[in-house]
Amino acid sequence: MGLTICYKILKDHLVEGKLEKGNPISIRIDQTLTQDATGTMAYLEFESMNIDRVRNELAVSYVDHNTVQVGFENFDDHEYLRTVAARKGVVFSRAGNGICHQVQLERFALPGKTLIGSDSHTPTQGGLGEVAIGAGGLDVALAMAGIPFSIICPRVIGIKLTGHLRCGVSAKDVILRVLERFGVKGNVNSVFEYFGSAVKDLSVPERATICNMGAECGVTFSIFPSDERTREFLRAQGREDGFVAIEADPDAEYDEIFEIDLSELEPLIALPHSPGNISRVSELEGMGVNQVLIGSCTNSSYLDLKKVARILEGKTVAPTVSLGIAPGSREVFEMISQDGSLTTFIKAGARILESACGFCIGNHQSPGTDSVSLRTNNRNFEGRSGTKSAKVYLVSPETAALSAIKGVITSPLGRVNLSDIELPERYYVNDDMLIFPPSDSSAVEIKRGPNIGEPPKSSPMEDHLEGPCTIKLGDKITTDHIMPAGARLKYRSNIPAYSSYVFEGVDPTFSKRASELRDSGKAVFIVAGSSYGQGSSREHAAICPKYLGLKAVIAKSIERIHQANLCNFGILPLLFENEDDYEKIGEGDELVIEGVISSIEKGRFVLHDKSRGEDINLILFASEEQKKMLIKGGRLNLLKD
Ligand code: MIC
Ligand code: SF4
Repeated sequence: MGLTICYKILKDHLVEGKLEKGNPISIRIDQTLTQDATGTMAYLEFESMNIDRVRNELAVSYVDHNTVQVGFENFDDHEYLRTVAARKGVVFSRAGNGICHQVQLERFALPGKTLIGSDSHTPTQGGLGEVAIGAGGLDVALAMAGIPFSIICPRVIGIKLTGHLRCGVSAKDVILRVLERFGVKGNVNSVFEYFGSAVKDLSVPERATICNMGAECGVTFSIFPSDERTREFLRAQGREDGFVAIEADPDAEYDEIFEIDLSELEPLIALPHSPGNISRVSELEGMGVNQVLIGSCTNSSYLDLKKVARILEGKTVAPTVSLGIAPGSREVFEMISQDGSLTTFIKAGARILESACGFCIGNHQSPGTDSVSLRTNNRNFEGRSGTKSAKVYLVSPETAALSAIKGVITSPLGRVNLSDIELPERYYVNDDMLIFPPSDSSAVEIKRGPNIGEPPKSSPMEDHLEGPCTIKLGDKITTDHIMPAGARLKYRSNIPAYSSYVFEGVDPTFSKRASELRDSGKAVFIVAGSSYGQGSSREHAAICPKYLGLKAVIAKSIERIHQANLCNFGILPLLFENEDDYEKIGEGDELVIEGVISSIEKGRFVLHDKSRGEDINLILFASEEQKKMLIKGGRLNLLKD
């Protein structure tokens, strides 16, 4: 049987395990990326491994998330990242150079290679035919040390694209359609592989938009073939020598096929508060809008902004709307300034924002109370914008731009003609904001401000755990719920300070209650519904609760990256054998687990609910390697042996 693209690249990189769906495998990682919000911890962890220089082909450290710099903390973090990069052989992309995924696509991603990044949208690079996977910071640190990365060999969902996009319908609508079909849970250990006659019509930035939001479905990665369109993009970036053609064998079989006829697709919209709540833009037409924000790693390419400029040309933003535009990179910024699009934006009354994550992570541009915000990014979780009562809708740049002028949600279908806008023959390439490490870096001094802490330390797992169900949560708890970003982002390098905000928006008493339990020698337990830990890759969602005494998460299901982070930091990921047992535990119930170590070895646990006199069977969601980490109290402890 022929191979899919996914299996071809995995086969080339296989280090351990059998390439069969469902098997644990480990693969060699060629490239790594980090961003500042997860990067400080990742480099502290890397430093603790006492390795002189990174051992993978290419490691890049970006500063893009936390560039607001209120207080000294952010700048201290940037300085630490700049100097540790120079010392350890990592390329450093300075603040202002752009969003990691956009810059990586422009300057570094290569077809046929493997990449892991400490950011859940790392799969964006699948648009260039790269196997690109989001992971926790510690996994990225280990990949920089040359250690293979473990995944479950995925099932491959083939997404067949046929037909032609109509005027006003774009790549964003394709991925919103995929989200409508697959939702935001239940797609663990799968990948999306795109094929079909319409693939050749999609440029690399459009493919990247589609792969970017595969992350919202929870798939391990998404991938497109590497074809003439890929060569065209690499050539325009002056990187054609990195091109290799990769396509699936004609007789390759997919585990499932989902077909989208692009000719029938219409503009779609994700409703509050999940990227999986999909509706038609036409159904919401006429609804008043207060804010429109265009940018983020999903939709901030030069192509996207050229289309926005065409729609805004000669118009002014509606009086009731605040429009912000954030170009995805300095390259995009420079190109829109040279071709006059920037002038169009300014004339239209747009507020020009920094080339960074900014609004997408709730760093600024929080909407007003109860207001409607239309955005081109990928996540609209409740409160992520910084305003809990705001309603955030996710749309394409075309829908966003047209609605900004009209002041109400407006479908661009048939109302805009952008078909002549094409990829430039040559991008304006300027790598001056990338700092390449010196070949002899032994004398480089690493700067550490007072905000830079230490990687967390932990002791081996206890054999007897006893304590209350400290919080009981519902379904789809995101890592934004667990560890808020936005205004709290500046504490990412300071675990004790950041820990006081765990579950801040869900239950502000949690942190105090948990730390008191920890100090009195009790275990902290979290009970949750399905898809716990979806969204961001932030390992702080494991590290900070661990700091507060968390010993086990007991849930109906746990998402892939978060499960790995829990194991990496010695927290038990436990699943109900019978999902209905979720109902049997109440918040505050006294819970006991005896014989923890032998239960880890067996992979099965019995939880005794003392308050109700019930025994509940649980399954440990961990590989053999992860079981060893859990017994040792975390992966760093295991490495020290
Ligand atoms: C996000 O989009 O949620 C983030 C912020 O980029 C995160 C990373 C982080 O929390 O630092 C992600 O996607 O992994
Ligand atoms: Fe940045 Fe938003 Fe992309 Fe995350 S999703 S990397 S915060 S732009």
